Amino acid sequence: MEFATKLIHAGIEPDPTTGAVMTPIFQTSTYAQTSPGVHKGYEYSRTHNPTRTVLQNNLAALENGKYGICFATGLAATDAVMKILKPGDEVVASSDLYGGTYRLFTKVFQEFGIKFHFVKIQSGEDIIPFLNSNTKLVWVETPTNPLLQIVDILSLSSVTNQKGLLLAVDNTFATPFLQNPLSLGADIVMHSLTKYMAGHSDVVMGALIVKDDALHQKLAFIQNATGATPGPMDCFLVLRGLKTLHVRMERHCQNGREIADWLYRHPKVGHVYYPGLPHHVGHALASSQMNDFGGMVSFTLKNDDLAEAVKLMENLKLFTLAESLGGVESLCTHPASMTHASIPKEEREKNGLKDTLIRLSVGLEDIKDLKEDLSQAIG
Ligand code: P1T
Repeated sequence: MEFATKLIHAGIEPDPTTGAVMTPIFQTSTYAQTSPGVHKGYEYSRTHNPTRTVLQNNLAALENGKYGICFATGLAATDAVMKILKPGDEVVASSDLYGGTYRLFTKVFQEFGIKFHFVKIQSGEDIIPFLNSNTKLVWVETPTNPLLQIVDILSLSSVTNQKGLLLAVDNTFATPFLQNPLSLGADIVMHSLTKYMAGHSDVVMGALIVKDDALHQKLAFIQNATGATPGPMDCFLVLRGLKTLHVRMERHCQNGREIADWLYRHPKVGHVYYPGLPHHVGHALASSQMNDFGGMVSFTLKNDDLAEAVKLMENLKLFTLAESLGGVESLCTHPASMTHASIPKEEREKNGLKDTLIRLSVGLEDIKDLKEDLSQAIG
């Protein structure tokens, strides 16, 4: 089945009791049993819920996996992966990461005895110096948040597979419309469904997608045992959003490319971070690994002046200054004070994340209006 068809049909059948074409919202916490332990596969909604089951099966198909496992938020999905580790285990993670992921690793799991190495990862050879007998997991985003760096998933998985390590890829910025990490050898795909997947800035949710039966068993056990599961209404909203993912992503990519080109040519703009621009160091890799370059664009001003960058963000009218990304509306974020404030300044700067960086989630508005807004804000 082709991707567009999967979005609308994979794992989704009309409701057998009524014929309802849209998956019903099974707003129930529990299910009747005819005799103790005799039921229709559903006992309690933390463990299983029919609306969530449909979403999980749809996500598994979209990522060319076998199992989807949904969580209340993206961070709860990441948290579940970390819970398969034990004290003394080590993780190699990309140094450019969503600030909340960095905070979860360093402020929660480091306290439980897991060691993290934050490394600039572009390909498999970058992780080799950090591997030892305690290493269990490699965690990357690609494109990364917020510097839009590209990681070679195939090259990374050739190392992790050879060494018997798990490779987890946060596919939030790309979505399965642009790349399928499991098909490139990764073991776990993680999504903040809050973003492009749901697509309308009206729900917070996360998911893991895997192929391996044993890994699925471990993660589904954690999903139920620790209980950070999403409600059926939110699962319905994500299912509804997913039906148009391909159409939305096409326009996100088109608008993203036009904004990146326009910023690149603007005399007051300094560096533009967008993998679709030929000068981007990951451009060739992104061209082969991804179907397009996405709708996220970061940039600095030529004078690198923080007060001017702040003024620009205050001046924007159509781009809303807010955390998050991937919705139909354009957003602007100041990573240093917002999404990445939980990473110490010294650490941020070591990784190339300047206080003056501005991040745009380019939405689906008319490109002319978006350019006009940026133009008046830059002044
Ligand atoms: O917000 P939540 O659904 O818990 O997802 C966390 C998360 C995980 N991975 C990536 C790449 C993310 O960007 C996020 C959340 N990011 C933002 C809120 C943001 O504005 O960057």
